[in-house]
Amino acid sequence: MHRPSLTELPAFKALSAHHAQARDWQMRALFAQQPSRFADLSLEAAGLLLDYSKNRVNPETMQLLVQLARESGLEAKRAAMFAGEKINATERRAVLHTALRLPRNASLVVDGQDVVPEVHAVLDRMKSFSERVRSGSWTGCTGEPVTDVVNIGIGGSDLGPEMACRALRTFAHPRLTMHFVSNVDGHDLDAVLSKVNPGTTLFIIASKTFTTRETMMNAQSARAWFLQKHDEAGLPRHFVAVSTNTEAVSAFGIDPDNMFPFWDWVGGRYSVWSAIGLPLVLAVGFDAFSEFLAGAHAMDAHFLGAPLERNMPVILGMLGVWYRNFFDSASVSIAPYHQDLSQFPAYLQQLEMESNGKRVTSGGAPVAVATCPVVWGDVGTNGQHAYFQLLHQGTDITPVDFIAALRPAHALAGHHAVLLANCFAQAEAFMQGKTADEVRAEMRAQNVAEDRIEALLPHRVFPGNRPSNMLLMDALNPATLGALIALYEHKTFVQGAVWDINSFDQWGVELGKVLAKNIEAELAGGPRPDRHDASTNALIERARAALSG
Ligand code: G6Q
Repeated sequence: MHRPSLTELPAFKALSAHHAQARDWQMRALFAQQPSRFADLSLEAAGLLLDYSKNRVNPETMQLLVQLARESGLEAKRAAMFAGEKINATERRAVLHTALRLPRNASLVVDGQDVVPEVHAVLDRMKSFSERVRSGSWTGCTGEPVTDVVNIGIGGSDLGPEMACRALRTFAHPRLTMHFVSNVDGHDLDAVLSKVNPGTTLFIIASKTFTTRETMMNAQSARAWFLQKHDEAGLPRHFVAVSTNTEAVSAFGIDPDNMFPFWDWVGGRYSVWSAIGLPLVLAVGFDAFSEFLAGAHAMDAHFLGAPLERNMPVILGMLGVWYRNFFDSASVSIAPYHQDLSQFPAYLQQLEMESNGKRVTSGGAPVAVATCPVVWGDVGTNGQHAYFQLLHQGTDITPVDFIAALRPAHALAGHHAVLLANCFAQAEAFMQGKTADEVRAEMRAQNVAEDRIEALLPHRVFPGNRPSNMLLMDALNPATLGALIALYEHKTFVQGAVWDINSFDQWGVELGKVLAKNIEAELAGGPRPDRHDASTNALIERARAALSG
C-alpha cells in the first residue's frame, strides 16, 4: 500500500498550521468556554471509560486528527489486519492476535484455512489441562498435586502472562503460586529454584521459536535441577511446552502431547491470548480466561465498528501523534492507580516501543517525523513521591495516561477513596497548575512576608496545561483487563499506520544477539579477543580473567 509521506498529507499540513495557535491554548480556558467538555470529550467502550477532556485540543483539533488517521489509510490497514493479510511484510506474516479472541462460532479463512477451529482446539486442550492441574488430579512424580508453576520464557513469552497473572491475582487459585523466570542471569532462576520443591513444581517452557538463548539455557538448568532429585521418568509430569516448534520441543525431551501450539501469525508481544497465556489459565481458570478473551474481543469489535470520531483506540492513538509530532513530547507516562497493574507499564513498553520504535517506513524510506515516544511509568500513588515532580514542573511536556478502577478487590476500609482522590487530584493539578496570583494569595493567607513570597514564587508556580487521559473501569477483572490490553494494542496499531511503519517486526533486537554469540565464545576461552574496538576487547579481557579465576 503506497501512500505519500506523512508530512505531505493535507491533514498533517492543516494540523501544523492549527498547532501554531493550539500551542498557546490554556486548558483552563478551554474548560471555561465549553461546559460540556467532559461529555464531549469522553467515551465508553468494552467496559472502559476514556476521559480525554484534559488535552490541549478543541473540536477542530479532534476533527483534523481523525482526518489524518483517514488520510493515512488507517481504515484499509485495519481491514487488512483483521482479514489476515500479510501486513507484516518484512517477515511475510499475517498479524492475527485478534483471531485468538474470536468466539467459537466465528470463522476466519486465511490461506484457504479457517483458523478459528484450530484456535479453539488449543483452547480446549488448555482447558482440560488446567482443570487437571487446578483440581489436583494432575500430580507430580511423587503423587502430590502441583503447588508452584514456573514459566520460563522471555519478552513476549513472559511479559504478558506475568503482567496478567499479577493483575488478576485476586482471581487466582489458592494452591498455585506462579513464578516467572526470564533473565539469562542465573540469579533469576536461582531465586525461584531456591523456593520451590521439584516434586510439586510444574515448568512451562514458553518459546515461540524454542531457540531463544535465555529460555533454552534456563530450561536446561531447570531440567538438570529437577534431575538432581528425580529421575527422567518424572519429567513429563513436570515439564510442558508452549511453542510453534514441535521438533525442538521433542528434541528437548518434552512429549508433544504436553506441548501447546500456536502459530507464526501470533507476534510475541501480542501472544498473551494464545497458549502463551497458559500460566494465566492455570492461575485464574479457563472461565476467567474466556472472559479475558471476550473483553479483548469486545474492544476489537469497537475498534472495527465505531466511527473513527468515537473510536477509543483511534482517539488514544491520535492524541499520542498530536503530542509526539506537534509538541515534540519524547515520552509518555503510564500511571496505573492500581497496585495489581504494577507490571502494566513494562508490558506497554514492549508493546509500543518494540512495535513502533522504527525509523523507516514500510517502503524502506526514512520516516519524516518522530515515531514512538519512550513509554515509562509506575503505579500511583508511588510515582507521586518520586518522579511526578518532573511531570509537574520539569521542562518537558509528558502526557500521562491514568488508569483506575472504581471498585477495589479488597475490603480494607478507606484506602480506595484515598487512592482515587490522589488519581483525580493529579490529573486536575496537571491541567490547572497554580498561577503566581494563586500562590501569592495562598501565602498571604498564611501570613508569609512579602519578600519571602516573591523569592519563593517562581518555585511554587505550577505551569499546568499538562495533558492527561483518564481510563476508568468499574473493577479490574478478566474482561476489563482484556479490553484494556486490546485498547493499547490497537492504539499502537493506529500510530504505526499513521507513521507508515511495520509495527510487527523487530529487526532491531538482532544485532546484539549475534554479537553476544561471538563474545560468548571468546569468554569461554580460546584466543585473546582483538577483533573488537579497544573498549570491548578490554572488557572481555577482564571478564575472561574473572570467569576463569
Ligand atoms: C516479541 C518479540 C520478543 C520475543 C522473545 C521471545 O514480539 O519477538 O520479545 O517474544 O524474543 O521469543 P521466543 O518466544 O521465540 O522465545
